[in-house]
Amino acid sequence: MVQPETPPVTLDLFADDHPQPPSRERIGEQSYLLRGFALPWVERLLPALKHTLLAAPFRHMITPGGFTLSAGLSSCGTLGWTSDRAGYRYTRLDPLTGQPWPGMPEVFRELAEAAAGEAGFSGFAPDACLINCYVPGAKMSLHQDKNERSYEHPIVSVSLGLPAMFLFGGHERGDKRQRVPLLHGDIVVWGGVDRLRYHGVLPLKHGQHRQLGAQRINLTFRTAG
Ligand code: MD6
Ligand code: FE
Repeated sequence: MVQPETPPVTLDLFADDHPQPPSRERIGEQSYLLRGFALPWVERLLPALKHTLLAAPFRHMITPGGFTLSAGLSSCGTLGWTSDRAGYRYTRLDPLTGQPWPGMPEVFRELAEAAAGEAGFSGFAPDACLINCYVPGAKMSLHQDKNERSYEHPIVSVSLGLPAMFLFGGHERGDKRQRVPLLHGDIVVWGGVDRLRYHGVLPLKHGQHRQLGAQRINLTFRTAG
């Protein structure tokens, strides 16, 4: 008997999370939204993520001003990002465990390099990946990513799980912000003249994601050292 024809893999991969096929949208002079770019990687990303979080679990960090960040944070790679009363900085050891941060999984590295290349930044070699966990209500206030030693490399930000509204502003805090809805599998890359643009995430709405449940995970890749 003839087997029913299997549908093209793209239909299968993109049906649940994405109404549209992957695409690249320019959101700044050197900034791109890569819709659905991470979807073909998710099956490999999730086990690597789980493994990483066993070694360096999410924790709620305190800002120098004494506020608690509503997103849970962890890191992997040679350097990890930390915030406490003393300030924001990158460290080689995880302050929670006293151990080096878990190594960056190969699949993370590959995805980050591929996404950066797609946005015109070839040869991206991140040494830090911040892992953020947003539950409904959690947000990220408007900020610049400026704890890295040099700003010559881009930021690659991967969204997984529940959708979120990303705010992409300008070089001044008060500049007008674009609102960019980010879905599971979307990637935003900003670098070059856009590297220090303000950005943030509105409070996460309630929902359930098929693979990740009631949360959004964001991976941000940087060259920090
Ligand atoms: C996002 N995240 O979650 C954007 N920056 O889509 C960030 O901009 C960010 O989550 C610095 C530290 C953690 C973050
Ligand atoms: Fe950021």
